[in-house]
Amino acid sequence: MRTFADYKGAGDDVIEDVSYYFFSTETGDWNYAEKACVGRGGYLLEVDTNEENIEIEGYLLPLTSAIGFWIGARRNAKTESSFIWSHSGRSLTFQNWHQGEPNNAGGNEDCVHIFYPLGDYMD
Ligand SMILES: [Ca+2]
Repeated sequence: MRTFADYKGAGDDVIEDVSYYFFSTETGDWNYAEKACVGRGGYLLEVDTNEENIEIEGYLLPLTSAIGFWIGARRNAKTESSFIWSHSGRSLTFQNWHQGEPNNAGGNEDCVHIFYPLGDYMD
């Protein structure tokens, strides 16, 4: 899975609500992706609205070789039944699960990726 970082701009104190998205060609597991994003000064993508998800889908479409990108959602270790954004610790206010997801296949799907090209989420 590739990494998908959500960078907050250096000018956040001047320009609020500006995000910079970075699509990495690196592959690795979710923990690797999170570290790679933090190492670049960002964090794994957190999506707040359908409008933002539609914007992300627009960025995914030209990436024809991609199959999915890790995003910042992961299963809440306390409840095991819900998901939170790892960077902010917030609950997911917007969710775009693929049909039948999240299904925790094999009891081993704690992390979430965004599915190319639909912009759907899968655990
Ligand atoms: Ca799944």
